[in-house]
Amino acid sequence: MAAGSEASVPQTLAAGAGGEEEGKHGKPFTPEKAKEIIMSLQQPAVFCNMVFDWPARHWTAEHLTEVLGGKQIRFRMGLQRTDTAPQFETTCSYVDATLEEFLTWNCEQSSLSGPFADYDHSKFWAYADYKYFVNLFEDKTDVFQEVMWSDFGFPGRNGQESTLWIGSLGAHTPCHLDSYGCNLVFQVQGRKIWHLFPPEDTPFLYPTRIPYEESSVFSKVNVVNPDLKRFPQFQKAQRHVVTLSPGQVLFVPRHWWHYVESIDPVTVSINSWIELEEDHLARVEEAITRVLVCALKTAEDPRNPRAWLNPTEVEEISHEVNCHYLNGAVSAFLEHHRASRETEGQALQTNGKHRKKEELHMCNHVEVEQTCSPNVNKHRATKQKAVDPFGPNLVAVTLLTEEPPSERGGVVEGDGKGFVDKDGEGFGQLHGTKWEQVPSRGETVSAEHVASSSTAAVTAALVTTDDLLDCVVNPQVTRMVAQLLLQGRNL
Ligand SMILES: O=C(O)CCC(=O)C(=O)O
Repeated sequence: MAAGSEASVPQTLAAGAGGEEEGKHGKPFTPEKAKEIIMSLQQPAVFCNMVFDWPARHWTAEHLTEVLGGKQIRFRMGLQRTDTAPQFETTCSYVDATLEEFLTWNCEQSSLSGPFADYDHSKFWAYADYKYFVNLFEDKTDVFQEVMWSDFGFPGRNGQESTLWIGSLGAHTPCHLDSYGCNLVFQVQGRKIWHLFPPEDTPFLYPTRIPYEESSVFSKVNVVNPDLKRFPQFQKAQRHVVTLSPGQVLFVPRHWWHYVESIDPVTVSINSWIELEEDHLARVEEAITRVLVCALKTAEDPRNPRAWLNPTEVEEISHEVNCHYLNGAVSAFLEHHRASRETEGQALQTNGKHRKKEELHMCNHVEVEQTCSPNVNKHRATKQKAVDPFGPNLVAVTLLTEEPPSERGGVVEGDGKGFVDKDGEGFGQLHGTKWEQVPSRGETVSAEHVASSSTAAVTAALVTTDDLLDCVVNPQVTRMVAQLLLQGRNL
């Protein structure tokens, strides 16, 4: 594929074709090689021919209807229209229904009775999104084994650490980045279009924490129909687009922004967020955000958290509990660095080498960003340079530089839906709870750790409200906040 064009992902390649590292069952990459790619690659890419033997490849919505029996699932209902405001979860309505009722509404294009009766199929989409397997399949844990992330080098990782997404045509997730981990997404049924933007584009995406959801930073821009008068910098963003088809697995690197939309009548996908070293610091940042957002928004309007709190957030939002969480995250961060320092020290001793004492010191708060993270990135970038992993079974998602073709769907990307022309006019149109039930995304700081308010860790608080305020109202920080507040206002 030529660099600079949209990603085109072949769908019918013979298993193993072109793969130098062919693994068991004719897969193009061994688990070790796949993991090496995932841990080093800095751009999104699509793995092909890696999941053809997973039992979960048969998880169509019809199949899941049988597995789930009459279980009630919550569907997010959104409008098919596209205006320039993103459809955040706080602005959607919600329907509790079975998968069977969803399929009936979706197939018959209407429902005269039942939970979807108020939703005209031509005007609405429905999305059972972000459903943790552990909640969906509580009494059928056998199905966890049908998802086998071990093939990507993560032994033991299966449905237990995965989420399921079932949607109708047009169902979408607004543009956001995930604070933790990187992501593997298996497309099971139907196709989804992914619009991705690299982390360095963050200022052009106009990030916001309202609506508030732990671990999701939303963009104020509707990236498929942007208001360029309000968000002029968005024109500088580097849009990468790919259509993910059944059998393919998309790798989304850490902190890549993404907007995702179903472009077939029924879509099913499964994903798993893979924890990374950097998550320890991200958890501290997330906890600080939570304390501040919850405190200020509750002070503003103590009666109506639903206006700013994403419906996926079902955790306690009291200041006390949030401070416990912050302390848990800080302890975990410190503990992790202590442990790495010990390991590093042991490794040096074993090698009989000496190293300056300060080199072994844990990164302090300032150094964290200035030295630690870039080192991790430098390491990753070097690794990426050394190996070019692309080929027919690993297709890079590249920058969209050309006008998108007008036809919707197909193998080649850019279906014309929701892009903007140079004048900014649109043409065409286009997370269970994280702390409590899902250790993988808040692993080191479990809910028990956070919620058991009388534990020793909490009693001996490392960080008090005053400590936090001291940092947040530090003149350097308030200067930056003032600049951000004033930016984009008509002065
Ligand atoms: O499939 C979707 O609608 C969104 C998926 C997503 O945001 C994710 O996997 O991080």
